Amino acid sequence: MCNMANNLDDDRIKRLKQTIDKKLAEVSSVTIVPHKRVDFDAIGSAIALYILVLRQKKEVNILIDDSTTTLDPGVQTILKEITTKGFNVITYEDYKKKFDKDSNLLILTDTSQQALIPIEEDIINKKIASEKIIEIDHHPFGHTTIKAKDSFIFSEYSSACEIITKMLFLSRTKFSKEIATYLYAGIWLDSNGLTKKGSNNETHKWAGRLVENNADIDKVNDLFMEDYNNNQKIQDLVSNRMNMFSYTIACLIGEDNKKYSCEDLAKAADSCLKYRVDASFAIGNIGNNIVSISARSKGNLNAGAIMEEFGGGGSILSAASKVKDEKPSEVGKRLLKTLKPNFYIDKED
Ligand SMILES: [Mn+2]
Repeated sequence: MCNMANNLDDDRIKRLKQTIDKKLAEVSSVTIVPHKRVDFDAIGSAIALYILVLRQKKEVNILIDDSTTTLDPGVQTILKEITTKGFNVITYEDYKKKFDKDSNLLILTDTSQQALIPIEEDIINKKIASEKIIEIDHHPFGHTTIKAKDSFIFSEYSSACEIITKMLFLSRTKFSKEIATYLYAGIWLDSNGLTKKGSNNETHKWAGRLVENNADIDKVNDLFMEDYNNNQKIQDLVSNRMNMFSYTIACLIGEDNKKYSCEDLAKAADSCLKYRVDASFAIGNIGNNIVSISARSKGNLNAGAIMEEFGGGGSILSAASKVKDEKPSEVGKRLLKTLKPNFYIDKED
């Protein structure tokens, strides 16, 4: 069921490369825009695009307007590495001052949603009108999808990094070991660690090609573990506060009187997926009488549907919700009652 090779045809990827080449010839500078709260997939694909533009001898930069401390520590490490190497990373302020002009091309990566980019809508509308915007995404259409002419929304792909990896190989573009490693990290993140529900044969094929091209898998593993290793609260949740529901669901319930951040809860839930579980939930007090639940699933359990029961939502693999005036322990008990077998999606194998 995971072989979707028919939809993953090479022509669309080739057309993407041709469009980038054609547009590059028309502009003097390029700004690459990963989504807000940039993650491994957004940054990995942005870096590979940056190199591609640089080879065409165009001025290029990556627009990131997040405050660095809010980002995943592994993503922060990548940002440090590339700025040390002289990559031009700019803020939205910089962009408006120096690059908001018609001779600048925007390439959005890992998103096509207005709501998820750090650029105001009137600027985007001008770019749409002058056809100086390319969007590359693997997420399906949404409420705020930007209607650009050069829109490459390939929702059968695991990740923006898989799209870009395939494009680099099909166009015989050479890239360094470092770029291979960043692309691998993006694929790894969005395919849920190359698991069955997050990936298909093609994903494995392109990930394999990156390994052939010296992607450093051990480094990717270190990047993913950075948040865990540096965070006492996450370690404590995973090591000491784990409850198992019906053997396959990990539920981390924070202490009633201890405060957690939503990021910590999300990372704690993420890190549980390395165990043999179907899903994981991290529940913790985030202050102001609010308890947050972060839900992660490997695909057999619908995290989004379960979080809807708690007033939140999300996708099958990743979801969250916030609950008022209940203790984490009480929310944990309610979750146990909610986790009925009907939230399991299929048991075909
Ligand atoms: Mn992505």
